[in-house]
Amino acid sequence: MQVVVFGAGSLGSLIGGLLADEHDVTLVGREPHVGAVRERGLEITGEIETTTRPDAATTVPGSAELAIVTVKSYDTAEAARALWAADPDVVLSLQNGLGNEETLAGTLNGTVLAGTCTYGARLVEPGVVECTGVGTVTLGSRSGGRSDAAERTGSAFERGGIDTTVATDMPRRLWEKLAINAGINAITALARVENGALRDGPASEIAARAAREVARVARASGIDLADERAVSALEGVVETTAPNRSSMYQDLVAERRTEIDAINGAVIERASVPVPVNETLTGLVRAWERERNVR
Ligand code: KPL
Repeated sequence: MQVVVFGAGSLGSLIGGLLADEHDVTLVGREPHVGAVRERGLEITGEIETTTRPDAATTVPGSAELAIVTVKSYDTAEAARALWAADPDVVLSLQNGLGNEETLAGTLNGTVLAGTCTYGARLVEPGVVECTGVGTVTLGSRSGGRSDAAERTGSAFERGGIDTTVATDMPRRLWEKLAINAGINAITALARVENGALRDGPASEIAARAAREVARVARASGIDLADERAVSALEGVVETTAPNRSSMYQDLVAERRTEIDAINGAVIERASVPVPVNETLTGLVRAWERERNVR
């Protein structure tokens, strides 16, 4: 299958690198990373050790049957415009936050699928990605139900050695993932601690409250997500990613814009019930972004 990974940073490069043994993969990312991959291949270290050679590594996408979008949520509209000429049959969003699939579907003609991914990845240097946790991918129709495009994409991922579930309840799963990110990302970034610091103590209670607020907003939007399920999903990810720095913590250290708008900010936007913890976390991270001029 002809696959374009749009947003070949850490996670995109890892997924694209794993698929490259089986599929014709183009990594689309930034220099100097894509240049290093062109010259020496992509080196994967950590929990998976291999060097793969994607067919191409570039800054502009060519044509594709499947486009996997892994850019930051605030770059989704630009990704959709850049992928327009590639005209992919299927577009899979593996991104944080809510609303990415709608943004992609607003511009692209192909079938847009929703996905979540629990792999951990870190860009060590141009051309080298560390796998900090072997995970799984879950994907399916963005509105729920069966989808032939999702079945085909799931098989392509499985052939590439990625443990993949094709789900018929992606809307609920996206809200569950939102509860996890709303609980972990802003708190670990503001406190500058690894995810495992949320196992117990006061920070773990704040994280659980943020996740419960997300579950309440989800239910008010017609999604069946119980408080207990949101909190136990959060606790599970805190445990499995304990040594990792969340993506928002990495963004703060690198003085980059964060995904606060698509995570805790998206909860506030959709809330018809009070969400004071999400409001506080959003306010603090936005204040940091304004102060650093990255908003
Ligand atoms: O998705 C993540 C992120 O860091 O953005 C989690 C699940 C919190 C893992 O760190």
